[in-house]
Amino acid sequence: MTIHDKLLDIVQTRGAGYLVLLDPDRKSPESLAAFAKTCEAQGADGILIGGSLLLDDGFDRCVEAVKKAVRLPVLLFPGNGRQLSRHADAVLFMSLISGRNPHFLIGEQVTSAPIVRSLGLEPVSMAYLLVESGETTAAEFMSATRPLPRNKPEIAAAHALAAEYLGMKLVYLEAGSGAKQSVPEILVTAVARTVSVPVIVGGGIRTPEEAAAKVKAGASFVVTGNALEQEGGPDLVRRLADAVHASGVRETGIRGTA
Ligand code: 1GP
Repeated sequence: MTIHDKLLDIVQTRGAGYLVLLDPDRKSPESLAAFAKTCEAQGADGILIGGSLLLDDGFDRCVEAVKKAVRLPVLLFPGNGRQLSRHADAVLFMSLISGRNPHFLIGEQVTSAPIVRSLGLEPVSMAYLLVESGETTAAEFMSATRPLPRNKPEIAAAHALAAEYLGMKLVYLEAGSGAKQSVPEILVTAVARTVSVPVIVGGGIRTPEEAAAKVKAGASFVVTGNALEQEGGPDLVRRLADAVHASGVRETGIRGTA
């Protein structure tokens, strides 16, 4: 089964999936691996690894340690083409389609594609849409792009539809890591109703209630990173996972009750 199939299977069987983002910067491989193990034990469905900017060279060692520690899918979520590792299961091969910076629309992808192939990584094509969140985020600054207006859901929906027509398999709605305001539910709903591919929502989600609201609005996956780094213990991971799973619509069409 490919990782893309596994993601679709999670949506079908669990209603929605909960993904934990690990930022490998300035962390030991051992501590990341231990945390990934905790996330697995507490109900997370997958691990993402990456960041807008890395300040040390430990990326590959971190991915290797995490992959060895868990059976969950480990997906690279690269801020640029240097965040690649043969130890992951797949790479979210993305284009920043909310922006008009050719470097992040196609430039990084051209230089990365041969490396992805030589590493034997499964590429899962993904549209990456930055959404305004109240202040400049690292992703916005590093990509030198303007995010989508948060009060114009139809603009986000048109971008997502274009992505689906271009063959992209996932749509990521991103408020930015540590965002003050997460992606508004009205925008999530507009996008989820427009496309048939899974919608992932991340950035600034800190509580189980917020995670549940994104799923109820139509998200197939919720991602959290910062909240767990700042205040997270096993208990918060469990509550976030439970909230996501309880709010999704399973294949039977029955909302979860967990
Ligand atoms: C960032 O969407 C992810 O790319 C997760 O954001 O760190 O704010 O949870 P947080």
